[in-house]
Amino acid sequence: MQPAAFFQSLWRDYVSITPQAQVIHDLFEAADGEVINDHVAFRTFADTPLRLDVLEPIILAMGYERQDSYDFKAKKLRAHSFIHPDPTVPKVFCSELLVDQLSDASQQIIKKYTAEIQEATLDPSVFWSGRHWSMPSWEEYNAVMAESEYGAWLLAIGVRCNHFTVSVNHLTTTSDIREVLNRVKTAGYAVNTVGGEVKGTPEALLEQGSTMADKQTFTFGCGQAHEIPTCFYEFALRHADNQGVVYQGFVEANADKIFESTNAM
Ligand code: OOG
Ligand code: NI
Repeated sequence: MQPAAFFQSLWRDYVSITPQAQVIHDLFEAADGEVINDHVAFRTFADTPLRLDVLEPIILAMGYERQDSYDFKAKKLRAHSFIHPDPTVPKVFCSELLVDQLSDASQQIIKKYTAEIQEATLDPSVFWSGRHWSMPSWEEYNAVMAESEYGAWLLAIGVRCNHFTVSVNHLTTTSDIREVLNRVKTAGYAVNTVGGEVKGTPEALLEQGSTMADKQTFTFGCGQAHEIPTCFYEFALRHADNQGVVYQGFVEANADKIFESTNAM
């Protein structure tokens, strides 16, 4: 599959549960012209038919290369990032929850649902086809939430794009990440303040910020309807190193805080 078609399908699925992203995108498009996407991110469960090692070949088949790997020990996650030889194609960040490090109770809930995943031939549509298991009960969602916000989010939302990222480098009216976040706040959207609104520094070569996730009402397995966080929108400003090369990687300490954009406020 060509990356352009991939990102088109991904965007359609993403804005269906993240309407804030379309509104914010359109605000920047009106002011700055075409909005360029720096990267997207996915989350998945380890030790399942949708584990990172199974998703990776689908990403590589679109021409990507593995860029780097990351460990988030406290959150019990690991991740890879992927970069495409065509610099206009967004990077991909894909993490997985190390389910076997959770309590037996959380593992039992998660495994009850991930056992429903069909081991069909995997293709890129796996990233926009929604949850590959049924909706958990509200009780189960909260039980997992007490131990892993990521786990609960993933159980309810599924393996689908959790954010697109505006490339601040490509905006025409500003190159200031604070100014970008201020515009987002002025438009009425909350931004993630974990560790400060701006994660990272020019010296670390990557400054990032994000909205707090949109919210949508879901009917849980028990029949109860509840409003829960869905997905968020990110903004990234990349800096050049001493050789003048613009950094294309991710920064683990920044990512650790970006994950918290799906926390309930
Ligand atoms: C991904 C968080 C990491 C970044 O830009 O560092 C990330 C997630 O929330 O799943 O996107
Ligand atoms: Ni990101």
